[in-house]
Amino acid sequence: MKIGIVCYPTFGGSGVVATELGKALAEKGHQVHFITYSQPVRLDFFSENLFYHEVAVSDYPLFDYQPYELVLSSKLVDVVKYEKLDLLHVHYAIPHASAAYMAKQILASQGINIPFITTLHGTDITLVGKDPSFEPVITFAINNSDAVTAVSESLKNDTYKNFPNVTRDIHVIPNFICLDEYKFDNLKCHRKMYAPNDERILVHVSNFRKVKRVDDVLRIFNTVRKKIPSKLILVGDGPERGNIEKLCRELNTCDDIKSLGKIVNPEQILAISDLFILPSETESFGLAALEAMAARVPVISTNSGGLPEVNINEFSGYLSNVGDIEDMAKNAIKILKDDATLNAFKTNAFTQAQKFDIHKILPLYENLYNSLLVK
Ligand code: GMT
Repeated sequence: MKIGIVCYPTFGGSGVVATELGKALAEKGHQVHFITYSQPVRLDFFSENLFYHEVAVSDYPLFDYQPYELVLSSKLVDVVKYEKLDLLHVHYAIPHASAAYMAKQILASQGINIPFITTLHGTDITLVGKDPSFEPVITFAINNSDAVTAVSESLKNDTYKNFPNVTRDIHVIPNFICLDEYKFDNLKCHRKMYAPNDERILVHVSNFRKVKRVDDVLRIFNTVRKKIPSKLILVGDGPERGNIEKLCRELNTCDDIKSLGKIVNPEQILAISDLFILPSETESFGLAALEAMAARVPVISTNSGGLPEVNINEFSGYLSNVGDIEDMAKNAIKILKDDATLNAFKTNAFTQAQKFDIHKILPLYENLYNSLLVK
């Protein structure tokens, strides 16, 4: 198959999922064309089956806002026509689904029929997309996609709740993980760099937006370290960074916290960690939690959105209500208190991650693609 993938090329989960999906499809022999405004951060290798087409927006002085959606639609028309694509798969509804719809109509007027699949990822439905100014366009684009997928049951339900005029069937295809990328040697030696006295290592990875409640991570850590010698590693960057630095000084925890900023492949850091903290306000899936579990790291998370579909309470970690930092700290201590308990949770976390192995999830997308092509 010749597949066009549209995504955000940045560190966000939707871009990561789209890129990993494209890489896996290419490895299986499909030809995959990424169409976006810069090279996706995880597109770290090229194969004869992988292609990248840049959407270049011109900087004309008349435009206070660049018309990205229009340029994307034009690029899609061009790539579909000249690369002879079979289908388009767009990740994140805004503005990718409506751009794909526009491209589809233009191509239809030239006698070319191309189906497009929209995958909903989360904030396009639960945060940004909820803004009423987007509602008619998102509803229309979802209803006119040839197929729609959501990354969790929770996100599927949120879509019907937030967009009452959506009438399409939504297929749930969960996010996935490539477990082969989680095999490491020399862990002990790397651990020493962050925990010289064999302290426990807690870790948090996110884009430091308000929705991630990174301040809760610091408060949970502050309680844990009073009971159990520990260190905290923060991976990622974003708008909350300044507030977090301030809070770390207020709590007098800076000496035990290491901020590493954005890291393209955080697997190595996860692999030396003991506990992942994800206290998000909402999370349609929580890919970061799955990545942690693939590295055998149990998860302390909230029970919001799709997190209970990923992190299983009392098995791969614990779930708490949003903002209940006392409960999250108590659960963290339960897991970290002795090696036997920690090792049992580590094994369970990996067992849970195996359910989302890419080899199980990839065929679900391929079947969906095939069902559209036989129509
Ligand atoms: O988490 C973010 O803010 C980034 C966002 C994105 O669109 O890249 O992530 C969303 O999609 C991920 C991949 O499907 C999910 O794992 C995240 O849970 C989801 N984020 C939220 O729902 C807040």
